[in-house]
Amino acid sequence: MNDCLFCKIAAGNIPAKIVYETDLCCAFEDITPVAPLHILIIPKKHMENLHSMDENDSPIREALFSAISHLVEKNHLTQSGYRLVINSGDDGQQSVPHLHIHLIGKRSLQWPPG
Ligand code: DGP
Repeated sequence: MNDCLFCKIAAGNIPAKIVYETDLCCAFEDITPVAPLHILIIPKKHMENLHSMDENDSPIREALFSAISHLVEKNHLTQSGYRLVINSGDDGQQSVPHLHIHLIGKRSLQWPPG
């Protein structure tokens, strides 16, 4: 999608600190981190949310979960723990309409969210 911020980041047209990349997905540091570790994991293909995926997108789903596993291990989070968040739609306070998974860690997190 031409006008999508995260498509532009995935294409390298807007700078971001990329921490992981494959053909299907990439991950980069959030610009407004809420914890010492705050990474966004996105599919390179433009899709607004999980519901935009169809049966042909299974490899993307797998790629996103592989990215999560890789980043969790790379950042030594398996013992300490972490949180994954997908904000979706208006009630979910999704501010960027391109599917993204927040990986948040390296501090003790509160629950429930606001
Ligand atoms: P959400 O509220 O779930 O849609 O989260 C969007 C996140 O995207 C938010 O935590 C801030 C982050 N973000 C917004 N613009 C940029 C940007 O230009 N670069 C980076 N790295 N992150 C951004």
